Amino acid sequence: MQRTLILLKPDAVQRHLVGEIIARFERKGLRLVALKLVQAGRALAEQHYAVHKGKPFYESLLSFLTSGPTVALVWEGREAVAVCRNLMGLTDGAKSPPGTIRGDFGISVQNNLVHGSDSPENAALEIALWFKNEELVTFAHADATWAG
Ligand code: D4T
Repeated sequence: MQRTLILLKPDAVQRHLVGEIIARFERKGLRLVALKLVQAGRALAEQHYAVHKGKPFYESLLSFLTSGPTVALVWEGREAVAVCRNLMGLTDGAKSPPGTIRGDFGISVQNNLVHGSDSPENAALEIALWFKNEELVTFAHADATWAG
């Protein structure tokens, strides 16, 4: 079963949108594997966004991710990476369609509320970056045969 890392970035926490956003992933039928509130430091932010090092928005992005607490989650389910990316919408909130998280709650590119892994391979790397193995919990929902 596929897993993915989701971050509710500091703007989601500051704007009181944590419950609203988690509900969307939960109602979709994904299984929660891990959840915690993290104050990311520079080293964690650098590792998480290593792929963007050298880009014009890199420093600003690191400042943003370290500006306040982030909620980190791992979700599991069939096609979890794509399912979560579809729920999130496009990078730019202004271009993201209504019904998506970014389309419903933002118009910014940088302050776009959520991060989701973009491939199963990156999901594995990102989950290992944000969580210890013992923080990942495996269980079965009672209605798994209906919603799974
Ligand atoms: P993340 O990685 O946060 O899930 O976002 P996306 O996958 O949708 O977008 P991305 O990797 O291209 O960008 C990562 C992060 O950088 C911010 N950003 C992006 C920015 O501030 N200015 C920019 O010009 C771009 C392209 C937004 C998300």
